[in-house]
Amino acid sequence: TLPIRLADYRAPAWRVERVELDFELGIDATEVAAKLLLRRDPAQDEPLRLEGEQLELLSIALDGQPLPATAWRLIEGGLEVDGARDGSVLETRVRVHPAANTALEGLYLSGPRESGFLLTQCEAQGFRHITWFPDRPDVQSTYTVTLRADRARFPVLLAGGNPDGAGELEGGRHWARFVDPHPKPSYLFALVAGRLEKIERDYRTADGRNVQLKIWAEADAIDRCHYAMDALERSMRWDEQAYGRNYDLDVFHVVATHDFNMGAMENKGLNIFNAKCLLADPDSSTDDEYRRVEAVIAHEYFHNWSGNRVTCRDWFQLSLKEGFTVFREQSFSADMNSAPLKRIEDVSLLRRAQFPEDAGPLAHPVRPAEYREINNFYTATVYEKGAELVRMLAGKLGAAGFRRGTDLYFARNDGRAATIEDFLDALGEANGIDLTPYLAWYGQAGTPRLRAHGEYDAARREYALTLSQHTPPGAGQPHKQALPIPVKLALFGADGRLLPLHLDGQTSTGGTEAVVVLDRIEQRYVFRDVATRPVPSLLRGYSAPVILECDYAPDELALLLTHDPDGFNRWEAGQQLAVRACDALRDGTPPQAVAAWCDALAALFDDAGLDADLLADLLTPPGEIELAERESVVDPTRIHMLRQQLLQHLAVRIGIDKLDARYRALAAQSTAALDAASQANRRLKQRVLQLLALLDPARACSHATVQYRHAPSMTDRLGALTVLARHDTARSAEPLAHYRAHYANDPLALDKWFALQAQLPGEGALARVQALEADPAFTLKNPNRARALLGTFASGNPTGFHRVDGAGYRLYAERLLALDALNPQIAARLATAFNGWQRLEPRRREAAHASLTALAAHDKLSRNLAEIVGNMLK
Ligand code: HT7
Ligand code: ZN
Repeated sequence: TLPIRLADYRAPAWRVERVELDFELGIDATEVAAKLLLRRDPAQDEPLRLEGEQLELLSIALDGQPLPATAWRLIEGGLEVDGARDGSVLETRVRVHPAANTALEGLYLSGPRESGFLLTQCEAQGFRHITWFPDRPDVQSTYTVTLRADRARFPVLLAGGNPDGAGELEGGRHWARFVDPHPKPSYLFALVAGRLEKIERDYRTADGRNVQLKIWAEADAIDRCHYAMDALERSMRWDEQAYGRNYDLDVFHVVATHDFNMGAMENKGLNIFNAKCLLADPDSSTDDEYRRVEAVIAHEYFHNWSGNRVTCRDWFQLSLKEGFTVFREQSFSADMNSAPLKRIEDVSLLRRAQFPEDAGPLAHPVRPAEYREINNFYTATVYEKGAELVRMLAGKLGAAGFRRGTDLYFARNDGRAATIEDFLDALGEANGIDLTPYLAWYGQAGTPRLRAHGEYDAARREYALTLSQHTPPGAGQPHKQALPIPVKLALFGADGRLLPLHLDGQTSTGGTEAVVVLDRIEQRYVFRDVATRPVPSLLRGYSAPVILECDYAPDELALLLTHDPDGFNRWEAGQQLAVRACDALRDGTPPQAVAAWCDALAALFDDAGLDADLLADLLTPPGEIELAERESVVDPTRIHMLRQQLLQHLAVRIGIDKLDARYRALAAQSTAALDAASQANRRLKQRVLQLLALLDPARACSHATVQYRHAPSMTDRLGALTVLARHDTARSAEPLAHYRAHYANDPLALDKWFALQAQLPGEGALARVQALEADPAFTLKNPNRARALLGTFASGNPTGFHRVDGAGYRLYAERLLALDALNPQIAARLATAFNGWQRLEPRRREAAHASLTALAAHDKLSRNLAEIVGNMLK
């Protein structure tokens, strides 16, 4: 297939003003009647063309007359119709097959055929699996949807919009109608039908609308929806206060399913969630999962404005809704929880997921210039880097200016399908600033390197900071341009105190923090009246998504790690120091950085004033993926060992007695409470237990055994099981079996059991994965299960997946092939675990190459998987 290009965008020649859909629902076969009121663009002379896939066409009529076979034809997956005029009404009737739909795109069945329910997934191009339609986001229509079904089998019938009547039909059937007054693109259409229970709550918006909030789940899960309901209410309030956005329908439905390709979907008025991102209770959810539920509920709700009321003109603009909505969700989570910890979490994710993507064969700009399969572009670059770009803009405008800008953006583009230019224009215009230089960030792939070099002139009491930037060539862009990079900075004296800043050319001098924007290749900034050689704290709060290269001495990083009041930069100094320490261990050079890192952390370990969760993060060096990113030739086993060695040094420096005493103290306070302090205690307790296990595995495993038995929460239970499984295989067998039996009927808890074991490092990893595949609960048909075992193995178990003999790659490639026949979206996403293979040391590289080449040679690959594997081999 040929790529689709942004440069080729044309406005639609035909629009659909109104859609009427009638569904005769059935598990094996559903009939869909569609009535489209067509509008023609008088400036274009194109025939009417509609998209459809896997549709059995039963009838077609135009303006009330059945169309003769000569008046329509199927061309390249499209339906071309003759004779349509502006105002014509096209009627089609098709049959689709929900139970046979394993791709989980369009209308499909969730769960067993006897008891499961029907639901839809239309983003990005699922609507064309339901009916013939101009399936593109710039075609916005009002929808009237009527559902008919057997009442006993499908007691609950839901679609987006407001309810508009319901009633009985002959033969035990019933119907329900929904009208959505807000014109929407087809990707936001949704329906749900089946046996579901609900919890509900009334909500009154700031502008006075009464809204019924309803969360739906199968009977065994409905009691686990209360946390999501609270989170939804918090999200709605927050959006009113932070962005002045109110909800705009009389009902808001949220539905949980165990069969879903992604986390959740923002269908207008009928959000559908992967159960993993909605259900939460203390017995089966970890603290991290609670925070994820809150974040995803917020994310999907916020889309109601950033995505639904203002949608995307085309899929190249995907980050317009996703980057902005991720940013909104991050700000919300920061307000609900701890802001610095949220920032640490977000930046860690960016480095772990987006940096490797941006540095390899899958690199693409936040606004790609072309694609073959749009589902492959729901990436960390579009989402996470996109959010960083919005954050830079928000930082540049300040809180009040950004709000002025978003108010104008929403007002001006309400009901429209907008572009990234529309976003920058509104933000800029509301503030009298030209933001077009930031557009370059959207069009250029690769992570910029920011070099910083400081020189102190004691005689003149001047500190000169030279900043320069460079983005490596790649992604078909041999020459990268200079980007505007906001650098928030401060200077510290040798005593760890902030120094007042007197920056040449800046009016607001005397404060202790400034932002400079580097918008050329190199720039020098001179600070006056600097009494002693300062230590710069750069990119505070991570003010731009770049890689900072600064030749700090270890003791300078230790000073920032100890004193920087910017929680993020404090952690960042620790991360940089840990990287230096790893380098020293790898190269056998003098271990000053190892000592500096361990000494600083040992002192912080004793600091009673430090937050438990910041301490837990400080005690965590960069992960193996991040460490691998810095190497030109990657040996995953070596990196794993170096990181373990580094942790060992830290554990020794703190000492067994202190670790043991801290563990006991934290364990004594253990409860199931969800407040911030209790969560922080659990987090720190786990870090401490892991460090203790490096020094005294027997003692750590004794603690873990007790902790597993008496765990009041899933966080404690899973933490204990992890330590046991890593340090004492024999002793872990019994609790692993106990967990397996205890949670036999809880799919989400079972996923954690699979994932925990898929992550265990070392030689036995592959055999373990194969044994787990033989567990009766394992299936490739459920995306959560496939991700839990195979995805976790490939992306979360570097030493297991990257076996020197290539057996990890071979097994994985075979499974991708099997998965591709069932669910191409999931196969393609999991295939990205091979990213970075070109930098592996020669034996592994050859083995990975062989597996990828074998995969590429298959003639029946989906477009999804073919694109990823093809790009990987480019
Ligand atoms: N907008 C959604 C993206 C999406 C999706 C969701 C579920 C299944 C398939 C999907 N394809 C794309 C999710 C979001 O960003 O909110
Ligand atoms: Zn989203």
